[in-house]
Amino acid sequence: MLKKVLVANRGEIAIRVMRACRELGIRTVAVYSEADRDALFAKYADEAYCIGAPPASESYLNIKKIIAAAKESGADSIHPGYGFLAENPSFAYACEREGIKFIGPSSRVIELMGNKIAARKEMTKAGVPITPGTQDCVSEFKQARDIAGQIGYPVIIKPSGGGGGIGMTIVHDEANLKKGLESSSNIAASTFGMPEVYIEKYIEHPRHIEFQVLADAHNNVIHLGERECSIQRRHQKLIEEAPSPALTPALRARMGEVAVKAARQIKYESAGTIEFIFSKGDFYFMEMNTRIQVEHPVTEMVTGIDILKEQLLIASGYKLEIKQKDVHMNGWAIECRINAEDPLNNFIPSPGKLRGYRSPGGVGIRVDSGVHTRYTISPMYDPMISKLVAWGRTRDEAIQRMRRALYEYVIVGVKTNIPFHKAVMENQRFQNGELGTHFITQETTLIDDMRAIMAREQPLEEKLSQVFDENKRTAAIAAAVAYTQMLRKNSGSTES
Ligand code: MV4
Repeated sequence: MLKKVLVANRGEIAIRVMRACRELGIRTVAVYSEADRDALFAKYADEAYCIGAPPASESYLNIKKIIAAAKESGADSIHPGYGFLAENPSFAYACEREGIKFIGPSSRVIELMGNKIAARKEMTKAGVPITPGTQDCVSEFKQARDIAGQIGYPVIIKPSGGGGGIGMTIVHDEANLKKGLESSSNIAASTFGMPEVYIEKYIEHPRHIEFQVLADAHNNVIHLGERECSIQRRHQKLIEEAPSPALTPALRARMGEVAVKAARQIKYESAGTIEFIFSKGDFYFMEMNTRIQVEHPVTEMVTGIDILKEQLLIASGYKLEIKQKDVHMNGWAIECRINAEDPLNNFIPSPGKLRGYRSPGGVGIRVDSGVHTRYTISPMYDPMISKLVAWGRTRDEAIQRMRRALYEYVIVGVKTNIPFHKAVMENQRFQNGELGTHFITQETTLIDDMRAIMAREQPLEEKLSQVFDENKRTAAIAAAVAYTQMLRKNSGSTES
């Protein structure tokens, strides 16, 4: 078993990793930037090292400093969380070279899946369905024109070097192909340092459905069913759920087998996610995420499996004890990402101090968070406040529970996207399970519904804001004390 894990991350995911470590009796090391000196995750750890200035490049992205902290603390392993260095093959390789166990797959696998053209080739070899399109990168217009002509418009041009939608261009006709090719290639070169792009048939209004897999070092690979992450805005997931309202047990079994096949093909080892787009009963491999994902809790809620614990056991070299036949999805789980952002101002980040904070609770509610009352959300990092997860026996129960929890949530001091989530939970199409990656832009009433909710809550907001106003509270306490003392004087009491 691993003895000491350094967590190369911050916030809620650092705490999530350390919680699993605690349950397994593994010691924990936090690394933090100067901006996170007082953060909860740094205090939760058994020991903590400051690794540099607030900009991530000086701290959470600084491979040398993190490796140095691992050596100084005597950590035998590093968990990268998500984001930052989680899918950086050079970081995994640096760990391998130093004899520190990287809690994730090998640097070879991270690199292979990071190259989207290479990933498509591997999946073709494994017999995993991919969208019609190119096998190799496309550099010349003529070549692109022939391919687009064959597969038919619309097509989507994607950078080979990166995922997550950056630099992708949708092209509806040949007239726009050259322009799209240049645009994607330029963005690819500047953001990923790789100008290579490839072309796929564009699937309109798909669903985003991903499968969680667990693979150990002893050839055992299982899947934990799917998550649907179709509610997203500008490639940012906002709401995820498990299972997907679109799948039948038969389809789940088929897609799950394909996900396992994909992981086997690359000799994957760790927890990972196979991302598909799904349209009209057909599904295609999109990319593989070689990290623990933000939305993993919905899978934990419906399967009862602690994914982080399994990941740590796999990294320790243990055999998976869970067999595929033991995995069952029980009920429904929904996750809302609660962000400090202004929903009335294009969702721009709204960092600042949480003057008042009380998270919801009760039956079926889970809140993963790294904040507390009077915590200051830094403008340096992702403005996520928490992940609010609701479980129910049915999807309807999960939605009503989430709605109830959203109305319990008290956050004073920063703007949040809670009103947006309330509007989605109350949306008819959402309740019907009619999801898709274009849901937010298609539901044109959503923003107005949200405005109405906010207007209704305005008086309460003002009251709460006063309750948590520190200056006013101090004044109120001072006034109360002065008043009591005055009464005592008048009654001639000798007590003081
Ligand atoms: C697609 C697609 C449709 N057809 N590929 C976006 C992120 C990355 N994981 C894959 N993405 C997509 N790939 C094919 N062949 C639709 C998306 C997609 C999307 C694309 C452009 C703009 C917004 C989008 C939102 C969700 C999914």
